Amino acid sequence: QKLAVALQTAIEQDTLTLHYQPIYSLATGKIESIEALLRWQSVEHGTVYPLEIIAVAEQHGLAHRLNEWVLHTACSQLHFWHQRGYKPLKVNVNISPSIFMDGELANTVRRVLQQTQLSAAALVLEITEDTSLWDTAGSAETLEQLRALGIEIALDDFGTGYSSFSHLRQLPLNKLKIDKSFVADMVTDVRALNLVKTIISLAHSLDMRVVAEGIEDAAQQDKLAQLGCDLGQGYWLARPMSATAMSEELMAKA
Ligand code: G
Ligand code: G
Ligand code: MN
Ligand code: NA
Repeated sequence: QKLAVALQTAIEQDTLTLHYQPIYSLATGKIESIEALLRWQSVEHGTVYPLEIIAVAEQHGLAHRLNEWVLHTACSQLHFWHQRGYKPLKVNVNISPSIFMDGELANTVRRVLQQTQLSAAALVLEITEDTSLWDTAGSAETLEQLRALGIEIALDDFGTGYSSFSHLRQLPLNKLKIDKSFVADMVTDVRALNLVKTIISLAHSLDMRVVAEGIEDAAQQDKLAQLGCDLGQGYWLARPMSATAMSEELMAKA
């Protein structure tokens, strides 16, 4: 309860922050996009982790405001970077299943793009393979509405959830993000490696691009590049960082 009050205040007073982790083209080494990750250093509660922030928000009716704060902050930061000349950089924003399911998301996204003047093509929404996602016919419709705005959709943590081939066939997705557990094991476990290869070829055969997350060493990066994985993200390449640190990284690398 106290945490919920503090969170509401933090949203209103803009004292939450986003950190940014670059997503690189594995072929060119250039930054193609940046994933926005929620951070909260509360004066009374110390560091509160994103999964807890989201849980508190959902339990106390703050999920919408939190989602809109994240979208607005990420999109206006990206618009600022675009104005600095870092085009065509994109931003990835995580969307929790409850927000994805409730039918308001396309309206919120449209409003935020208008307010922040960010071009729709620069926004990528990451959704997870939560079971509830697949239970309604509304999912495909929501995705169609979002795609009609001109934004992209990525399926996050792919391989750990519940999506089937039929979902991949029917849903309008632009990207698959290979879950970091496969990446972690691919150099030592041939079965993990073969799954990674299969996910890459599956995605490409459906005209989707593939992002590997959780790249933690050079061997993983090299192997993924060799397998034709399009994009990569992970501590080996860059850790999530503040907007200021990200600006410096962009100056050096974009
Ligand atoms: O940044 P970190 O690795 O600690 O994130 C932990 C989890 O929280 C990840 O599953 C990530 O997707 C999720 N997460 C981080 N930021 C956000 C956000 O702004 N919205 C939602 N829904 N999830 C987020
Ligand atoms: O669920 P999602 O994929 O959005 O989670 C992203 C989370 O992964 C973030 O919390 C981020 O801090 C974390 N992360 C980013 N790179 C790495 C990495 O190389 N290794 C590990 N273990 N976590 C990572
Ligand atoms: Mn993500
Ligand atoms: Na992920």
